[in-house]
Amino acid sequence: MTVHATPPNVVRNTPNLDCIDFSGETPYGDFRDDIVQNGYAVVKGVITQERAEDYVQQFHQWLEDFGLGYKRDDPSTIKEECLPIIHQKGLIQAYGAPHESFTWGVRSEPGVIDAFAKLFNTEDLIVSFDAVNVSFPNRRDLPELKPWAHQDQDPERPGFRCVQGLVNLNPCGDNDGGLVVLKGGHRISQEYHDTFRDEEREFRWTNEMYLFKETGLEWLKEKGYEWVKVNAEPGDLILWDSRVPHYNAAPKGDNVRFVVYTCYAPVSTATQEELLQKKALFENTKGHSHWPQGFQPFVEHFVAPKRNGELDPLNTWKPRKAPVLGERAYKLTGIPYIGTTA
Ligand SMILES: O=C(O)CCC(=O)C(=O)O
Ligand SMILES: [Fe+2]
Repeated sequence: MTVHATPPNVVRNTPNLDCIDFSGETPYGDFRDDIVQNGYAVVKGVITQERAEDYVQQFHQWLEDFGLGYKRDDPSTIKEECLPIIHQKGLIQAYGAPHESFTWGVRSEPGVIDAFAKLFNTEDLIVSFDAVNVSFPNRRDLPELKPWAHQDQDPERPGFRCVQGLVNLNPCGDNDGGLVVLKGGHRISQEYHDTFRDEEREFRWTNEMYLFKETGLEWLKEKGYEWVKVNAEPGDLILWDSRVPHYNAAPKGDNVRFVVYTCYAPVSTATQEELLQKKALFENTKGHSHWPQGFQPFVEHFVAPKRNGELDPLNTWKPRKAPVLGERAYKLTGIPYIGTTA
């Protein structure tokens, strides 16, 4: 087996999930049918439109409170000098974003947790301390975002092992920035990797991410698979099987993209060591990748934002407004399960 990342990010085998029957013989009558068929689903209205709008305003407030000049009603302030440093793909992993109050607010929404509880047939869940996404339209100061087709699961470890999610907060139509998926791509993932096993891969910070190349994309196209931009309304939850090739597209319309990534798993899929690591990350307001078990803390060297070549002093790795977690949300940290067998 070729090692494509440096330890400690070559990670363990997480268990295969058995909560969904992918044979198609079990009709669920809900979003799970879409996951079986297409590898992704839009779960409508897990948050009310009013609450989604409230989170949008909290995002704006957060951006304004950096004190760099951004003003939500002034498009001329949509530029790097007026904003925290935002990755070209819209990701914000630093600045304490994984533990900001609104990030936890979205993760703790009953409708979001309920969707995952239904998917996994359990209330005993943990959630990822992952990034948020802020993608402004018309950012001429960022390079053009090209499709970056990838899957977030180690090709050496096939099978259904992770469901990723995001809560969409602003309208997201054809012209708006958002998730683009290869519809049904989970079905061909194993055959794909059997075919491309010996193709040289690019270095990634983790072996849990695989970037497709033109050769592979052409092969998938010849097999009849097509890319679909996933549209959603404010308050919708988008779910996708991590085997599904995907990327995000930059906005072309007028709407800003505000998204919180929400990835949950049964706590039974995490080891006690992982829960202890999650506790340490939580207490130090540190983030980690989409894997809810938290075995991949963000590598700060890679994600520390730089402004004009210097580390941005506004990044303290702490949220500006600390979250207040209710009982159900606190369980999602995994901490209450330390020393138990849940
Ligand atoms: O922003 C998105 O829609 C997807 C980003 C992504 O690739 C991920 O969260 O794994
Ligand atoms: Fe991804």
